[in-house]
Amino acid sequence: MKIMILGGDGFCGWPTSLHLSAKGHDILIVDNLSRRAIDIELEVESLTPIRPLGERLRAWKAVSGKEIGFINLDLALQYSRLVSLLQEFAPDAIVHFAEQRAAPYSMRSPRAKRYTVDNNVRGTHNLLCALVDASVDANVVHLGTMGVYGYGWSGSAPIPEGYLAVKVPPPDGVLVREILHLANQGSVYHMTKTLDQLLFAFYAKNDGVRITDLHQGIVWGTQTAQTGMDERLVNRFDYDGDYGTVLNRFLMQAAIGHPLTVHGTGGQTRAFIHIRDTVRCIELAIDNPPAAGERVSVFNQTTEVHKVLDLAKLISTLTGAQVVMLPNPRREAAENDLVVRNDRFLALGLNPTTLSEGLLEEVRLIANKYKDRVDPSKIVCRSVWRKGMEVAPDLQVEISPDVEVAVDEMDVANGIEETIAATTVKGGGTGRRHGPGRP
Ligand code: NAD
Ligand code: USQ
Repeated sequence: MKIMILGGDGFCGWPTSLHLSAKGHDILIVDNLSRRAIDIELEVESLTPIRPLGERLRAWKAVSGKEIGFINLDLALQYSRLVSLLQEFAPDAIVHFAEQRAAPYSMRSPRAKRYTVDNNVRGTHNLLCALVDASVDANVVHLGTMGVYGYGWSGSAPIPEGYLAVKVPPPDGVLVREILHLANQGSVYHMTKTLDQLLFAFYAKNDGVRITDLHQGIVWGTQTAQTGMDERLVNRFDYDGDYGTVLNRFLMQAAIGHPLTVHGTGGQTRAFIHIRDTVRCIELAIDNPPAAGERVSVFNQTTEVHKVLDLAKLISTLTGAQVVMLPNPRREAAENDLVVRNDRFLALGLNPTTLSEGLLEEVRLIANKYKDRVDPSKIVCRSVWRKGMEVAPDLQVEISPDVEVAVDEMDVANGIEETIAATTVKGGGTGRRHGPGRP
């Protein structure tokens, strides 16, 4: 297939491009390199030394013999070029990763809020409009987020894959309808993903555009089979307070002897997926598109559910790191239930990478290896959800020179088994429920 990867230089897009290229597809990356520009704005770099995109592509050719194309284009601003590109390349499938994806960054200033909405919503609408304009019938696979459903709204009821069955009371009885699950967004970033959903629903209905929306959980891990083949192919690893996500941050913090930064009570429960499963899910979605005229096909792209404090305790047990409870810079529930249906990918043959398989490798091969690149002043989260909210001071100003995280494989296996036993609910998807009476 000819596949266009929008946002193919990013954390999920780069390994996906390599995975699909390795499978023999003809890949064209479209990216405006805005994520690299934001690193400069925030004065922080990926923990892993990512190479310029040109060098990455030359290294891939040297290692695999396969060529990947690249076009530097802004999806939100360069509409006419996008239409021409779609006509020239005539993709069979398009994977759309090209959005500003950090919730804290989207809340840090009025400028960042407006940029996130303008970039994400305009970009998605430009893509849909351009496909119709160019008469290109490509299968679109978009990366959405579990955050469109919100956290805690449905209590212990499993979150369905996209659509919710509801009873509507007309005067003469009851109608049963399946509607798009209501939006319950927790940040400006998450709001843009809920707006994307409405754009997709309209273009699927009106123009027969074939669309799959993947509501992905928090991605952890770094390397895939392809990015691990050569140092120059290494994937990005964000650790800073805006872009770093919780599990990867805890691993990096343990490696440099920094306390693990739990927000509030740590009772926030979230869904997770390893980057190796992300690339596999996208391949499965490309191979299983909806038919033209069908409603948007929605998958919950997540494999495990964990409470933030449990993850911190697990990593503390494995590495000896301290855990600190910091003021929460976000407005989020102190605790929430989360049970997620993920039957569709499992039915298509997804075989998830669990914490027990990936965690050890992540600590050894990434966090320990690159810890000297950490700037400790970038670790504490400082973007607040409302003006005046309290933030923690820096907890550490230098990397402790003597920290060598020694992880014992038996401890890893036992610790992870216990965490998984506490957080996996059999038969109702993957999830975590609180006992009765808890908020
Ligand atoms: P990322 O920021 O690393 O990558 C996004 C890429 O898109 C970057 O290379 C950036 O330069 C590019 N881009 C952004 N705006 C663009 C524009 N207007 N035109 C062209 N290129 C543009 O993000 P990621 O972590 O790889 O996430 C990819 C997608 O997956 C995002 O849409 C995100 O919302 C979603 N997602 C990510 C996670 C996660 O944990 N990383 C979880 C769930 C969903
Ligand atoms: N958290 C801490 N300590 C930290 C960092 C985070 O306790 O040092 C907490 C946060 O307060 C939050 C939870 O961990 O409760 C998750 O935060 P995160 O930054 O790991 O994830 P989030 O902001 O939700 O965003 C990430 C990606 C986003 C994606 C989303 C999927 O950046 O692109 O859409 O995960 S989901 O969370 O399922 O909506």
